[in-house]
Amino acid sequence: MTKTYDQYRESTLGRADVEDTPELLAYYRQLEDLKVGALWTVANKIEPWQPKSDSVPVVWRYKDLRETVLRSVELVTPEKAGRRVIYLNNPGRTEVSAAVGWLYSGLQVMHPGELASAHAHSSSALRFIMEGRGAYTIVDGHKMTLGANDFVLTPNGTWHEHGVESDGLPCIWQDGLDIPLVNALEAGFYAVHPDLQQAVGFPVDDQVSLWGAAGLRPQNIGWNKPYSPLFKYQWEPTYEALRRYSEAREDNPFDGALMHYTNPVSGGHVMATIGASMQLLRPGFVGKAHRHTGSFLYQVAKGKGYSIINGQRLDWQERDIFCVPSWAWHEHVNESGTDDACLFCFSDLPVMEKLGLYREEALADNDGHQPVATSN
Ligand code: GTQ
Repeated sequence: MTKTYDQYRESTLGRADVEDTPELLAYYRQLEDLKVGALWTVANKIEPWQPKSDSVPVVWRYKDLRETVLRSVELVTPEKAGRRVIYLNNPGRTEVSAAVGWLYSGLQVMHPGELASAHAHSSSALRFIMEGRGAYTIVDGHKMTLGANDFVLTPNGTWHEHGVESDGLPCIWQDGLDIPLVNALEAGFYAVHPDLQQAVGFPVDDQVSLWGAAGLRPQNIGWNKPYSPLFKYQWEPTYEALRRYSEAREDNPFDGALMHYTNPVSGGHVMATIGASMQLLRPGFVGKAHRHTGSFLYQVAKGKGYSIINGQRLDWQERDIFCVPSWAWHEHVNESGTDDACLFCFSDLPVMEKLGLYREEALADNDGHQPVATSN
């Protein structure tokens, strides 16, 4: 087995350990004037032994948020607001408006007959539908109808807009975007569609008709874009696939039965910078603790339980959202003895993998479980 990073020496040996002297302090000021600096004054900070996330574990409970989110409908119109969204503001990441790490997320609310104007941006986006009826998203002329627990992509560069049919019900969905990452990379562009609304150019839900049959690929229809052509992943087949998987194999000790939403052409992640998964925790499942790089945002699609994240217990139920910051220990528990629990999750895993930065380790001590310091 390879040594874990914890097993390497963490000491001042081989690390910057220079004490300030009047002479050095004067020297540092001189360097500052020249717009340079001495590496040894920052080295331990910029090269920590292990990832040190500024994000804190948070659970956003739907019962606390729902009424307040709905109130925004009385206060602003989608036309004025651009998009009527209440975003998740991680206390450690307020400067970049991130929910965790370099990921943004928010709850968007729309009433029947409302729509937001078509736009495109460098950020990749996704939505996970929480409640309502009649919601739709149009991506590059492909219109998709949306129901609870459906997962929709609006990949970077695509024209997209959202609305709710006039005979529908008020809808709330979770948006997930890599806005903070794209901003950190200083690569963000934004455009409003010249006609404000785009024409629907294909039969409704056509991308699902073409690409949504498991194990089958349409002849004569090519796809060479760097994201999945299957823009919508519906709840029913996802849940069915998870149930079958959990019947066919034993649980993974950390995640139960977890499946990644995939690009049917490549078998890889759905988008270049954001990946997503759904996992099923069978009744009574008690997961072990592990940690890995990457930032993860979960929404409880079904069931009730809790997760322990860096020693903090966060209880959750359907529609609650919680985050696991990079390199944070985490373990999940389904508290029900009779019903399974399902966790939707999106993350920057594709970025970690592509850049060769993905690392993972299991908690070795205490039978693989964290001591619980606090509950929330
Ligand atoms: O609809 O693409 O919540 O651009 C924030 C920024 C949603 C969107 C958000 C966005 C979108």
